[in-house]
Amino acid sequence: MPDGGLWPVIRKAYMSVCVYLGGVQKSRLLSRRGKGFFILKGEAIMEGEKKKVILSGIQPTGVFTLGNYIGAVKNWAAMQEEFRCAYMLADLHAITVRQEPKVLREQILTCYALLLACGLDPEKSVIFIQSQVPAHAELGWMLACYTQFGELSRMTQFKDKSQQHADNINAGLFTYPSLMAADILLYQADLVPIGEDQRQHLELTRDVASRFNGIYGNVFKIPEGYIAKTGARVKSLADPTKKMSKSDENPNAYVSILDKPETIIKKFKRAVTDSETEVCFREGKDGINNLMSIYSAVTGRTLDEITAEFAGRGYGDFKAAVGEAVAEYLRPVQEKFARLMADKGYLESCYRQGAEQAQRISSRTLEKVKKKIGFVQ
Ligand code: AQP
Repeated sequence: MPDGGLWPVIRKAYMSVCVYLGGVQKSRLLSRRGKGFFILKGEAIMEGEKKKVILSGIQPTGVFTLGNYIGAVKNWAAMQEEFRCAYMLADLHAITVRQEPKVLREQILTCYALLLACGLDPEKSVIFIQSQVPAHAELGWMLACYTQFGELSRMTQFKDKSQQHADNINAGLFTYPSLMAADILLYQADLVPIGEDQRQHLELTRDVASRFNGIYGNVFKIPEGYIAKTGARVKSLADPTKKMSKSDENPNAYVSILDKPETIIKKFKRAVTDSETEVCFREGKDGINNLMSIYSAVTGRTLDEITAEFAGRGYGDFKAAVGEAVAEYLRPVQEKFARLMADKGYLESCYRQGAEQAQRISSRTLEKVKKKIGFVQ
């Protein structure tokens, strides 16, 4: 198109219409701010001031284990009805341990699809990849400047991980609780679902937020811990005194939620138990206690019912039953995962939308923080 004659006039008129429409869209969003929190395609997906805000995340350090599913992600799916939820794939946290770039990239996509396969719904919650929302790294740095060396030194997870990765005790491993505080505080979360091992991090988040508020006024909501009604702590199948972990070097120690049914059954058959024969929940029977908790979580049966079911039958029968029940329990998740992975376009549209929503929400807090600190905006 030649740049002359009527063309500049048409282009100017077109631009004016775009600016006007952009303004209309923006004012629609702004008018909803006080009311709705998460905004999807111009609509608030969860309106109502009474619903509390929840933030949680999981690292894409491997395919989720049965522990991640029963102990966390399954509960997150249930919480979507009761709360306004933001869920993230914590890839910035994942690099405190060295990751292979190609593997990490694949794992992030796999884990994002798994979140959806486990029941997280992008129409109900904000589901995003942490590194795609720059506010996290920005506020993480700022909060590191309000976190004391002594506080970070006391974190048991730092002590554990620096023992596990003695060749790579990096500064990120040390300061990640400040990033975690940023993750939570950016969304003004009321509640954070936590396991026992994360209590210390939440306490630090609360301390840092109170410290900041004490200096600058009421900037951050002080979050509370939320202990889900269900969700046992699943233990390693190889060492039932340790939690089941997706980055365990021994693949027989964990059940991945994408393991084939025959693999799952085999892993349970090999699970470490004890030298007795009675299936009952008792102190000192860590292996059997773990298997009973898993069986209870996937079948809904009580521990007494399980004891009665396997009375006089020995461990072999019991382990086979747990393996079969878990395989059946994971089947729908695996089927949904396969459907999602076959539609990469849809997955991409979900994580891009999630990042946009997360950026919009978090930037409101970030702007406030920058202003309070005294940065020029
Ligand atoms: N064994 C478990 N039983 C119950 N809940 C569990 N969670 C993890 N393991 C169990 C919960 O899963 C959520 C996400 O965990 P994460 O990936 O952020 O980190 P993590 O707790 O360190 O989990 P992993 O599987 O052990 O990861 P790696 O091996 O990478 O360190 C959290 O809510 C956690 O409580």
